[in-house]
Amino acid sequence: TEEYVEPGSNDATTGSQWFPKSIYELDICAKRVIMYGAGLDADHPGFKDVEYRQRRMMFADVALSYKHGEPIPRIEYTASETHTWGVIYRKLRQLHKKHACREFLDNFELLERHCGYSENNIPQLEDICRFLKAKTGFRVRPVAGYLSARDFLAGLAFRVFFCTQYVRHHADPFYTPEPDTVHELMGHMALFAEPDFAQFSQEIGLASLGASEEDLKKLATLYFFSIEFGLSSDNCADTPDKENAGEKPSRKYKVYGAGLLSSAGELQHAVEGNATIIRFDPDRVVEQECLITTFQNAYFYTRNFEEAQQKLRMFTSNMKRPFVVRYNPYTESVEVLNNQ
Ligand code: NLE
Ligand code: FE2
Repeated sequence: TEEYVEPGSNDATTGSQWFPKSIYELDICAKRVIMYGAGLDADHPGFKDVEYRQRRMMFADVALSYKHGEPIPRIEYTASETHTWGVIYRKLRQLHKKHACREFLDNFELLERHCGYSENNIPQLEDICRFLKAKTGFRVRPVAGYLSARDFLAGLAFRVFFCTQYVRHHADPFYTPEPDTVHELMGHMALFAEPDFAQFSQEIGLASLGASEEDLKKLATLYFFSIEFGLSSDNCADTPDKENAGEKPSRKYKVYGAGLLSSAGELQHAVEGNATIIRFDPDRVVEQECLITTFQNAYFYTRNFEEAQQKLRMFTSNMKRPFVVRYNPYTESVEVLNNQ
């Protein structure tokens, strides 16, 4: 599985776009990074910072030479990176206690207990990977930066999450347009330890394999407004704020989306301001534009993960592919059944 496959290549077995059939072929997806290191956008806070750019190149090297099955290299984070992490950690943990959903909070405590999560330490992907593997079969692997939605979602089909290892630039700790390790570790990891959520994530991934461009875009948007920016309405006190002053839960929505749970700025905007919050209905969600460099115009909620799962299944069952994929957990590969 060494070769490089050009994005958009045709797939001999299905006639659709090429997609990985085995967990080892994710090595191919991982190499097709859209931007990293030297490719930072001009408005990125790290753009003019030579030291930061060099550091990013080092992380890119680690990710690009990684192969499935290897232990994930441990990073020695600098004092400045650990400081940035600590500032965010303290702020987010307070906000999480108020706004994060129960499943997130429970699993986050496990990460603190078992994976070296604390305000003075940036956890190592290898430790998290082992923990998740035992809990839900999920794995993480390092990635150098943004992948295409197609490559990124393909990982989820195999219960693999592509995870950046670098730290955001210190100039802007509470919002970054790019994924970074703070986003992954503070936002995503806890819920991949939750079986229902892991299943939901994998099903988006499986639906994406060999999907048409149009369907892929819809799946990426559903991913975005659930796993990245989703809210839930279960376990929320519906009473006016005054009666719930202090630390008690008082809002109408809980947050499970990682893009919110890793950004103090956007989290407060979404649940403490007057953001637009709409019921998660896939036909409506796919019309919404995903914004990459600013806060979202709207957020979507379901009661819980079960509702999100049911709605996703209903939606994907209407998508047409000229073949069926079936995940085989023993071989960690997908079987493709042609169904003319
Ligand atoms: N805006 C998020 C944050 O600041 O943590 C990162 C989003 C990555 C998709
Ligand atoms: Fe993310």
